[in-house]
Amino acid sequence: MNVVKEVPHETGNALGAFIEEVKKRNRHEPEFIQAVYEVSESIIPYIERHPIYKKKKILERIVEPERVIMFRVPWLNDKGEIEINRGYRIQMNSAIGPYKGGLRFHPSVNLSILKFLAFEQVFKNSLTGLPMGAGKGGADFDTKGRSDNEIMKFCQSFMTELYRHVGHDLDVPAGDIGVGGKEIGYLFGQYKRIKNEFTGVLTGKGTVYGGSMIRPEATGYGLVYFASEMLATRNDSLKGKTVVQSGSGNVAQFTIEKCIEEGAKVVTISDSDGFVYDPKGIDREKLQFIFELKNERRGRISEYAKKFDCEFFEGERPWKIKCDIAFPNATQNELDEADAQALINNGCICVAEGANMPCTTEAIHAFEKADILYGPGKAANAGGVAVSGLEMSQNSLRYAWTRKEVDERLRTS
Ligand code: NDP
Ligand code: 2IT
Repeated sequence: MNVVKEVPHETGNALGAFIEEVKKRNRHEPEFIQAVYEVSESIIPYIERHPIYKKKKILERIVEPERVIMFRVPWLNDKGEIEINRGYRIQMNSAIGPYKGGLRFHPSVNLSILKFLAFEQVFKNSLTGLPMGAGKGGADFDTKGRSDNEIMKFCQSFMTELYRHVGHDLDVPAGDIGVGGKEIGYLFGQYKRIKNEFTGVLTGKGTVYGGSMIRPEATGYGLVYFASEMLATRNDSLKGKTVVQSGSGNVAQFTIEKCIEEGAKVVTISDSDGFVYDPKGIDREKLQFIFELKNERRGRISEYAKKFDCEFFEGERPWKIKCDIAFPNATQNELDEADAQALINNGCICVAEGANMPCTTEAIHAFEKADILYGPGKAANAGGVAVSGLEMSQNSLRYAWTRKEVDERLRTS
């Protein structure tokens, strides 16, 4: 799914003029323009009231990356053939700290997608209150169907170029779609080998070599903590609620784990092939199956439907299933206006984004109009990068905090 959305057309106002300029300078980058539109829509009225920001061209500066790096990634597959991918690192903004943000390995990766992600990261990272600038990177490499050996070869070649652009005080990448603990391990090993130094150049590392407790769990746990706080503003909680969520990767898995702990029932799980509806809810035993299926065997989510005798909806998204709370946890533009209307009509009271920009602009407007709770990804999924920031602190201290200490910081941040 690589849905491209046109932003609404505005004329005759400051927002319209600004977006036209951004479109002119960034032709063929629809996701980036969408992300800029959504931020501009809410901050241009403020800038109009405070001419200092206009005079200093803050918005014009913030939409231009400080640096864009694109590079060739040649590597040898298991058949001995040469494959070529394209690697990227967008160093978006270093105003408040070293560039910080994930790496995405997915065939859909292109400049537009990485620039939108790097742009969102600027606001997300500053919201954590930690001294982190913003970046994003990755490659159009498909990890699906690849052996461990192929993934290692690819990561080593990718880092053979990336190493000269990153560093613990310069730019600190982490994981995102297609990049988990295993890939971070291969990338870290290659960096260490080339530079001959052991520093916290990546976050999401294994705990035996400098990783933080709770980093794998942080985005999903943080999302559920954030949703709990949203519900508390309406004197409500997660207990007894029915949850619909998408994806079955890192964010989805730990969202489900925390929902179970909080007494909510998660009834859907998906991947790019479709979704499974489990009306009885995903319990700890079923979650264990998902961990093994997705993290060890790298299988398809339809296997869950077979194993636990549930319905699998091929090629569909889960938003038509009745729920109280929805967590889009897979990818950008996976929830459109019609999906938003279906959720609202079915009585959904809260939507919080685990993924980056999963709801289209029209879907967000529909949630706002219906006055249901809506948590944008820049805030709702910031737990992941917040714990990455804590991993950087621990690496600088050459010290490791306990699971309880990190979780407490995540919960209260
Ligand atoms: P994973 O690679 O672990 O999982 C991604 C999940 O989303 C998989 O189930 C995958 O299905 C599905 N998916 C990916 N691309 C598509 C697509 N184009 N269409 C349909 N389904 C798709 O990634 P994460 O869980 O880490 O990331 C999920 C989202 O959360 C992303 O938007 C990411 O940017 C965001 N995020 C991640 C953070 C982190 O710390 N990891 C932090 C903050 C946000 P399949 O296996 O079939 O591809
Ligand atoms: O989108 C994100 O915030 C991430 N993929 C995590 C970034 C990080 O540096 O931990």
